[in-house]
Amino acid sequence: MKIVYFVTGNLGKVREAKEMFEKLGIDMQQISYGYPEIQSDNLGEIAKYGAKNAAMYLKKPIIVEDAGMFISALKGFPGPYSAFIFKCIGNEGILKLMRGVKNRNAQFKSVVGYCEPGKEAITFSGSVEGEISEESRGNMGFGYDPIFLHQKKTFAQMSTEEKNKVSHRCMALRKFAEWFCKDI
Ligand code: ITT
Repeated sequence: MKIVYFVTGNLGKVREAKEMFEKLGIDMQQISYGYPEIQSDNLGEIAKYGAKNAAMYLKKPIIVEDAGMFISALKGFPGPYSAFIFKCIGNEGILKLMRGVKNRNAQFKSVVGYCEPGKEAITFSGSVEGEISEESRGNMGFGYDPIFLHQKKTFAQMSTEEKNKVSHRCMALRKFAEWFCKDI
């Protein structure tokens, strides 16, 4: 069985990745190591730098994943700063910013970075379209899930399995898994 080491401190990401990798027969182990994240508008660059650094430090082939929510009416905010903005203003803060705004389109993007020690990182990306809801709904998932509507349900109203059928993260992880298993 192939093993993947997922370097992340986010247990929501771990739950989703485990559900998906298990179905594909890949053993996934979490490593909680706070790798450095560069400041950039580009999730791919953040994931590449993080993956290279984590592989070098941990001396293992690893994946990292960088994700963000991009709101059209706010010119892509909070985007690559999603984790920081979530900690500062949370979902209530985003709903306040969006009060009275008609265009509620938003997108989640994910980039998975894979790296082996001493090599260059490779990236795989995924995205999903949705809308910012008028109020918070559901209690599953994590982060912005309660305010991200996808086909009438927020991500927080979906089980991990349901979210994994459509999410940005699952799309990126699946592309990685196909590539990772191609020689088996
Ligand atoms: P690691 O870097 O340790 O993996 P993190 O939470 O800091 O964990 P990111 O830097 O990728 O991860 O931050 C992205 C933030 O965007 C995350 O903390 C959530 O607030 C939000 N986010 C990303 N994907 C999400 C999802 O599927 N559902 C809800 N919120 C999400």
